[in-house]
Amino acid sequence: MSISLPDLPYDDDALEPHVSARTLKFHYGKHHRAYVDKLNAAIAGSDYAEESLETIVRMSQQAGQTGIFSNAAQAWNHTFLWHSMSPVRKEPSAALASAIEKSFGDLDGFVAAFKAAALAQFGSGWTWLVTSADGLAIVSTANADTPLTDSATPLLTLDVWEHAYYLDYQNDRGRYVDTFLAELINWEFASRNFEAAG
Ligand code: MN3
Repeated sequence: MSISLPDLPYDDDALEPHVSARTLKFHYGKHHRAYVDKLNAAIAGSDYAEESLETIVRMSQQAGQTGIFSNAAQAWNHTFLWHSMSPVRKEPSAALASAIEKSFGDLDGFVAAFKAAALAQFGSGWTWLVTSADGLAIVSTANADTPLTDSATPLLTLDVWEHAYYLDYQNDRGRYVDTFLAELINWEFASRNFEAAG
């Protein structure tokens, strides 16, 4: 068994003008594919070869196998990213909206906190909305790191590696984050993840 590259959940021009087809062709077709290909090359014939992607992420992190972990986590993070964006505007479910109010005051409070975290992440990484017994939180992770290995459950993510926005926004990470929050964020996906987390 090898890990497959899942299809994008929309056409590669579906997020235009906010994310160009050119960006998605590189980001999905080159970057995401390369993580999957490198992972498959690394796990062939190993103890990981029959495991699920989620298991490989957790096992390789615990074992300190950073090469396998980095490619596995990036493969998982990118699939989660594609679903965190939607060409159609979505609203949070009533349950998630209420949790957002509890943790951030209101949706504007969430937006401000998410943007601040995404801008504060130095270098490559990811910004996440997660849920745990303590409620909702925003966390950033460096490079390939992922909340999948923590006790919190990820609800949605934004890739803040430069390859995610440089073709469309050059060095303006702030405008990229604003656009994600205003135009692309898939609250239906986050709401489903929130419900599944109980
Ligand atoms: Mn990326």
